[in-house]
Amino acid sequence: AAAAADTPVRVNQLGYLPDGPKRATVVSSATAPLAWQLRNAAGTAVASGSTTVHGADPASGQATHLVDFTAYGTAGTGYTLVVDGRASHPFGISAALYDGLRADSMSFFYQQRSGIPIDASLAGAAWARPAGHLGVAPNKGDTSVPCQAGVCDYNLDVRGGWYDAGDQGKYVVNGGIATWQLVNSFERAHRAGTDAALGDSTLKVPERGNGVPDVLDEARWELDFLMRMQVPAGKPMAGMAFHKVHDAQWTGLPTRPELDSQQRELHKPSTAATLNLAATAAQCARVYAPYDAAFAAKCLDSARRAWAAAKADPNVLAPGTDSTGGGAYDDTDVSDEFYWAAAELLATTGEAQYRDAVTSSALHTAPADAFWWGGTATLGRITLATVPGVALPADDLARLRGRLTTAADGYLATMAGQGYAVPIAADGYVWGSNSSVANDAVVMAVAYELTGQQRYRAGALESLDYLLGRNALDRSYVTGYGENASENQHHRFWAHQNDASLPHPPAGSFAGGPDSGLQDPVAAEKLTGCAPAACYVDDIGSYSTNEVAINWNAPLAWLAAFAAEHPGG
Ligand code: 9MR
Repeated sequence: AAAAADTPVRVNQLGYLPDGPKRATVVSSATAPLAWQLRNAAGTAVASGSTTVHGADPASGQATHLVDFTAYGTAGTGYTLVVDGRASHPFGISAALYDGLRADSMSFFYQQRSGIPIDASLAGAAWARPAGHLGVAPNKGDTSVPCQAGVCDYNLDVRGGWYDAGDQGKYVVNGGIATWQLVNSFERAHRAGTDAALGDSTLKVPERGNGVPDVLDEARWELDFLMRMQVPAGKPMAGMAFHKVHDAQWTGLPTRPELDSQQRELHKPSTAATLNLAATAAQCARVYAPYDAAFAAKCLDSARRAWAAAKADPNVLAPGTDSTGGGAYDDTDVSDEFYWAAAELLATTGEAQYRDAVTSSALHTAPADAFWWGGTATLGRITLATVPGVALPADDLARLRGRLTTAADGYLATMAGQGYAVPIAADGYVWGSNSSVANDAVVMAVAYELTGQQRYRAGALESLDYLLGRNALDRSYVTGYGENASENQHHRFWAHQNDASLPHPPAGSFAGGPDSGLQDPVAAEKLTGCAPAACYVDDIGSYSTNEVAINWNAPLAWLAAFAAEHPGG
């Protein structure tokens, strides 16, 4: 589909919940308020008012006005907001607004599966493909993968899991946060009693109807892979996790997974990867126990061994130079990964050794900093603050909850200062900035769960507004959602822009978003001089602004489920 023309009237192009915040941003240098009209599909004005002059938006430099039509709550499709003779993209108002995105953003993970054929009946005919990386020629992996030279002298079966992103690497560090967010989404919904929509036979997974909620079936595909990455007993560094497995050299674009002819290799175990395994396997043991006790026990055993191995080898850092054929996912500070793993093990077992590791960490009393793949302490804080019955003193739990709501209030304050109500500041437009927005929104949603205060729900929903079109580029970053949505995300199989026989990304795929660093050749060529929030191009070559990734779709899926479950507060 050809992209629709940009409009200065920026809305969530999917729409708004009937009982939710409804705000828009208008780009205009007018110094006085402007009249606005909300029109229904027939073109009839159903609400009207005046804008508020907001002034320069710090992240885009654009002169902005704000429109607030929250009071209008009548469901319908094809609404437009008209200001100064210009109409927004059409949008809906519906309590079911996020139901489709909840399923599609989760389906991304099925589409990214390695080691299993992708079925047309689940994925759509255009996205069906044979299994990738099951040791069938020309693939050289992943059923028996050697290490890089000097790292180990045996092969390991590391089949399965999800491809990380537009590349076909599989990384334990990034797999950890993505898995945690899917499982946490279920854990949150289960507490709220709204988990039916993530349940058995509601999502696009082949394991439907097996008695296990579908979202947990999806996460298990990765958990099984993460556990396969653990160094076997009796080998050097037993219990640690290999950092990653990927091709010896970067593959060309496009490359279908089943046609990848590169040798796959295991890269040296790292403490960070080992703690990602410990954290997610401990979370697994807790959440899967009611559905599959044997699997939960296997997870707990893996988590305990990973924790012990990380304690024994606490400073094996993945090198930043290891970025040939795959990303480095390097991290020089693993104190947050220790905290996260200890928190998950404590929440699952209640044991003193893990409680002591939690309470002796400086991070236990520190502010709740923003989380991402390299900074995971707040994942542990969320678990400790929300899981019932965690064996910590009441004071500690109260402080953790307070730290999370303080962080959420900080995001709300940042949003209020900007023309587009986005929780990241003007200097926060880094590689994957859209995931920063989504992760901050998750913290606001957690604050809503902890306090019941509507301002936090509103902050989470308005963050979705930003991601779905209320932004400096008038762009929905989610494929298939919105009239002016991204469709050429960087991906080796969904590479229609380079090869018309291949599909575009399926609906629900989430672009990394503006990155002011201009860290790829296409961005460097096309985006010179961009304001931070405008450093994005919908071109398959721009991997630093337009890739997809499991750790980005995971918070989108988390938020879509949250929004779908809270249409009316
Ligand atoms: O998300 C990662 C980002 O924080 C880093 O700055 C960037 C460069 O190291 O790498 C990103 O992760 C990529 C990974 O290295 C390889 N697979 C694709 C990931 C998303 O672009």
